Amino acid sequence: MTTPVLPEGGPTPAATARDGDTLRVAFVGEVDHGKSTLLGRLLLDTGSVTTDRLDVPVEDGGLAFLLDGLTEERADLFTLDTASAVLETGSRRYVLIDVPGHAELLVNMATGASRAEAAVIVVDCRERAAEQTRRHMRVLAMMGVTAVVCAITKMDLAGWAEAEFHAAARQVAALADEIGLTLVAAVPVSAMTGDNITAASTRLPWYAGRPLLDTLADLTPWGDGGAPLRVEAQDVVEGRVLARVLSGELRIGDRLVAPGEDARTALRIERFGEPPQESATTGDNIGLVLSGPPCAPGTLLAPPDRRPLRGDRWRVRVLCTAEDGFAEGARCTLRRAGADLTGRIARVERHWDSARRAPDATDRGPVRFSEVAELTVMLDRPADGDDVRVCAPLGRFMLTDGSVRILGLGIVDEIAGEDRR
Ligand SMILES: Nc1nc2c(ncn2[C@@H]2O[C@H](COP(=O)(O)OP(=O)(O)O)[C@@H](O)[C@H]2O)c(=O)[nH]1
Ligand SMILES: [Mg+2]
Repeated sequence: MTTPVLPEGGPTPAATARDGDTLRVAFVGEVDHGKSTLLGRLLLDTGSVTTDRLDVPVEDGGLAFLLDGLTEERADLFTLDTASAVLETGSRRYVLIDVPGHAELLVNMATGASRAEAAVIVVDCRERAAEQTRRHMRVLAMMGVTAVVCAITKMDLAGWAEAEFHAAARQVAALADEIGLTLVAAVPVSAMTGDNITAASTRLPWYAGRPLLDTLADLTPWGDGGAPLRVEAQDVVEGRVLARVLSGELRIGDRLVAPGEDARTALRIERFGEPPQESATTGDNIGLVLSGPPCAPGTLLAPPDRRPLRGDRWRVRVLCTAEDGFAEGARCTLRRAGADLTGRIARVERHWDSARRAPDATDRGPVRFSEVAELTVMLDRPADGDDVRVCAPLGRFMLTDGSVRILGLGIVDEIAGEDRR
């Protein structure tokens, strides 16, 4: 395994990749439980890809390699670690993200999860969920991905037995409950035969629910949970601010403030190649004409009555993805949508195995690979941010050592200290 480094040009801003009605769904679970095969089946049966793309026949397990083949053709930096494919149904577009299950691939898993807004937990009906699934579920919960569907798969190998399905589904439901995930549905499927994936199956007459694809429609991204308006100014061109709506909805006439500046009014909202818009929503990239003085690239704009928190003492949780870990006292950078915040790991409060619950005891020793750590980071200067539960896109970040080495993926729990609002 190699220590991950940032791709040139910076990381994918955590979880800001949503545009309009696109939902990014990570497929997680134990290795060999059938994630890749299920993904391949979804693509095939929705007509997203055709059978001539299969190098190996379906009956010989070829579906598991379908996505690998598609991904290799792309030069996109961000698909190198984690394979993904696009599926369109009705009004929604899904980006399906294949997440490897090995412990050593936790890095990829976390990167995939950090870009995902929802997840499908894939469980072999005969084997049930084990260590990896638990780990993946905890990482999802930590990254603010709370809506999940569980696919209980390989039902063909269990003689389509109702009892097998219920036993596995009950186990996952209990886990989800414990970890704090919302299990939207548990669906019995066979990815190999294609049963109950895009259409109801006659081999599962006892199952009263909907096929897997239909249940994905119930997955709501975190952005819809009443998150406050957050707009990131990225550049200014000819009086227009090129901006991204990180969360919430922006309307013409809305008042927006930046730290230490007077409020501005949104006068005009434009989208490339379209007439002026009345509003823009989470994930939209827009051209924005504002009243008042120009605003600097990197500025975070928010409504005057729902401003982000501000301070230099940040309480965060980080999933360590650096092979040789990190320790208290180290310099660090929090890279997140729109900003690189530099500082120091002032204190390791405690850390623990990511498959387990947080312990009560403090443990300030070095943080190891794949552990979750609670840290206090002292920033060099106060910065704006949000608690991940208030605004997931702004509450998630990538932790680096200040150069290109990634230490982990994190979320903001609390912002205090100097300049507190
Ligand atoms: N019989 C049967 N085999 C399956 C099913 N889904 C996956 N498999 C097989 O299980 C093995 C692991 O599948 P794969 O998709 O690679 O698992 P992953 O490691 O979770 O991505 C492969 O040999 C698949 O052909 C299924 O629904 N029924
Ligand atoms: Mg796989």
